[in-house]
Amino acid sequence: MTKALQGVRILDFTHVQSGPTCTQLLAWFGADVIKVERAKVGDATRGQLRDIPGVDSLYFTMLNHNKRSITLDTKKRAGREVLDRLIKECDVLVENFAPGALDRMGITWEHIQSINPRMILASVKGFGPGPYEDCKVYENVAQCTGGAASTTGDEDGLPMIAGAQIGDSGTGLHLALGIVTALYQRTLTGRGQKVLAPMQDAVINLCRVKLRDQQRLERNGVLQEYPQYPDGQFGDTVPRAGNASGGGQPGSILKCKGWENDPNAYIYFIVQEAVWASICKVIGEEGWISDEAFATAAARLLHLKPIFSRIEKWTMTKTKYEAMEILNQYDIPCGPILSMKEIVADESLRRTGTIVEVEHPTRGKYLSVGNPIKLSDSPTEVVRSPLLGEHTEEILSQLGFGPQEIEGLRSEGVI
Ligand code: CAO
Repeated sequence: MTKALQGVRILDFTHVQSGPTCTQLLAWFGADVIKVERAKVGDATRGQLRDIPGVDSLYFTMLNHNKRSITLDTKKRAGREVLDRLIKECDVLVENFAPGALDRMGITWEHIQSINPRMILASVKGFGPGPYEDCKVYENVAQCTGGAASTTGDEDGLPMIAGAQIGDSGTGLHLALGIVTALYQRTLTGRGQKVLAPMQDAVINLCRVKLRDQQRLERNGVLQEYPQYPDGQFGDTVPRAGNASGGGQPGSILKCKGWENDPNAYIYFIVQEAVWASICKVIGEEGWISDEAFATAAARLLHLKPIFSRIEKWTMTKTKYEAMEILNQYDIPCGPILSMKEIVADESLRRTGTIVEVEHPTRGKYLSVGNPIKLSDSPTEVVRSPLLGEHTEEILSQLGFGPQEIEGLRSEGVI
């Protein structure tokens, strides 16, 4: 069976997390991804957060599956020449260097176009054009500048960073979509183009509902589904909302049996309008079905705290899994708070390939997150990440370099 992106060649000049997540997805869809790394050094994450001395870290291996690795010093003249050959042969150059680094290497957009006008140049940067365009950025900076931190956390607590890597992996997803869209447009125009996914912009996109709420707050002075309503104060900007639902159906995290000793014995419970009567029956408050104070969604907004405390009295009598099973019988939307340990043990996630076990020559077996996007005609097979420079000779030979030329590059310290 062919793969969706079979035949697409990606010159992967990415490092750390945001860029590698993008090129890993493209590799999973079948693109040939050639990762360019500095000789002896490689992507910095190979050596970061190591759990086994001298072995590529999980940080690296989990972000670089299905790629080939070539070492190349692109600051040396001979290295630049090899890079130019790669630019000529590839369809997309993906990079997430600090602003200006590619230009300083001499790889300007004009240079790329002069040797391959069909090439797509895809970049992650911290910020788009503006006052911060020259700044280096990591995950948490993007969460802070994209509106995520100011709107996440307890209602009276500090701004909070989410565990989900929305700045890095979130931007990688945005960039991947930009790349396949540009590849599609190229089939019509024959031309490459630049694709830019700034991390701040990607986080703002993911915080779309908070910009919605900013405008609702400015118009009405309150946000009725937020925990500050009806008793607390609202200022002039969207406040942190704890675990309140971000949508039109109120929700909350509630304790379940065992919460005293298990930090994850909780369930997310959504008071969906359509199943209000069922919720009342399950918790034994049938009177609330017709009681004017609770009967309508608008009336309930005034009493969300007592409503959730009453539901919690019920959830505390069940484990999160028991509660989930009962609530699902009534189509009441809910979800247990799953720990990473529980996710790892989930057989159905193994079967779908979202959690995969991978064999690595120096690390042995490890677990990874596989491709979360499932294409029925392009299944993903997760292949271990490459060792540093594992494919240098193979790639150079494919580019037409003979054994002596390769030896020359090695002795000059280029590869
Ligand atoms: N051969 C020779 N030189 C190479 C090379 C190669 N194969 N690969 C990289 N380099 C050089 C670069 O040219 C650059 O040199 P100059 O500074 O002289 O131009 C240098 O290595 C360092 O690159 P960098 O500045 O991108 O790396 P850094 O570790 O200092 O910064 C980061 C890392 C992530 C902060 C920065 O790259 C960045 O802001 N990227 C854009 C935003 C981004 O993607 N952030 C997410 C990172 S994941 O949390």
